[in-house]
Amino acid sequence: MLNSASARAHTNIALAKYWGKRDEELIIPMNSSLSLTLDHFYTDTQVTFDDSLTADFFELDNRILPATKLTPFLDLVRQKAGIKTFATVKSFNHVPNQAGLASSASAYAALAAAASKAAGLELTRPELSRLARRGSGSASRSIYGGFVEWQEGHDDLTSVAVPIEEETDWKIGMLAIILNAGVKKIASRAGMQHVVKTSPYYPAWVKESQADINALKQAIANRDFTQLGEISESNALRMHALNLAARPPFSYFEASTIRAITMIEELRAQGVSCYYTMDAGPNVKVLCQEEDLPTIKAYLAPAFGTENLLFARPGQGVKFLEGDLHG
Ligand code: 2P0
Repeated sequence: MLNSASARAHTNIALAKYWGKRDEELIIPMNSSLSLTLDHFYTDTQVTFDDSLTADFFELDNRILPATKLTPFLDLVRQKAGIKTFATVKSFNHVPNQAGLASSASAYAALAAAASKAAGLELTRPELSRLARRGSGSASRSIYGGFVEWQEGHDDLTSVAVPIEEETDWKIGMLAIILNAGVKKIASRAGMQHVVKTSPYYPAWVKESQADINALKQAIANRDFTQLGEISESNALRMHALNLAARPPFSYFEASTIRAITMIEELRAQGVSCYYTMDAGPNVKVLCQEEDLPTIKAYLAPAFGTENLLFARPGQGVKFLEGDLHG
């Protein structure tokens, strides 16, 4: 058997964040989350099941890497398809690896689609979302385009992403300010686990998350950018407050993170509508409307460099690609 399939998935930025698991193995989150899929950053992946292989192989951007993390995920696919064949996984990451955007979201969404198709499964999008979730929680959201909600659910079947507005005509986007290209200090998996166990603010976080999601949905429906920005910013700060309140405490912020936040606040004081959000790293991502992008870039460029300002618009959900991948 030699069966191959390829898929492309885009990464996403969480406006109401996922930060903690109820079930570590199935990756069931403690709260629902809401994101915007981004057009500019994506992963292409080709999976080939090949009878002649004696192990799984993994190649990322033409470099051979250990397949240790992929094999348990491919085992899930093999189990569903009733096959034992090993696979070659070839990926090209178009998420700048220094961007501080979770490439695991696009990576596992593309892998779920390519691997399931190559194994002969014809999964629906909810099934793909559930499968991608098993690789990385945020990947469940990257199956869909536009605004997406990952509903926490309570088991493997019910914890799944659903589209809120797949193709949005809203001219908004995210400007990533690349502040530090280094590897993050604390992997998100370990960071969120520590916070669930030790942060006294955790119950309040879970409770407020649902209120944030409700308000974000309302903001999307009403095209209310101020509400969208205010809720997203506040949600991000609360996620980072969990880390500061953990025992022992930790933070992803660096001096440049605070500098960027201050500049966004200065822009806002000048009447420019823009809001910040940060994930498991020091980089700051600015939510803005396209019409304000030139002003925002002009203000930030002298401090951070034009080459460190990367803009993305709303992007599409996962799709299959024809033919072999060549990068
Ligand atoms: C999010 N993050 O909602 C949050 C906000 C980072 C901060 O999802 O353990 O790579 O593989 O399920 O999805 C990053 O964590 O974690 C993440 P796992 P994942 O986007």
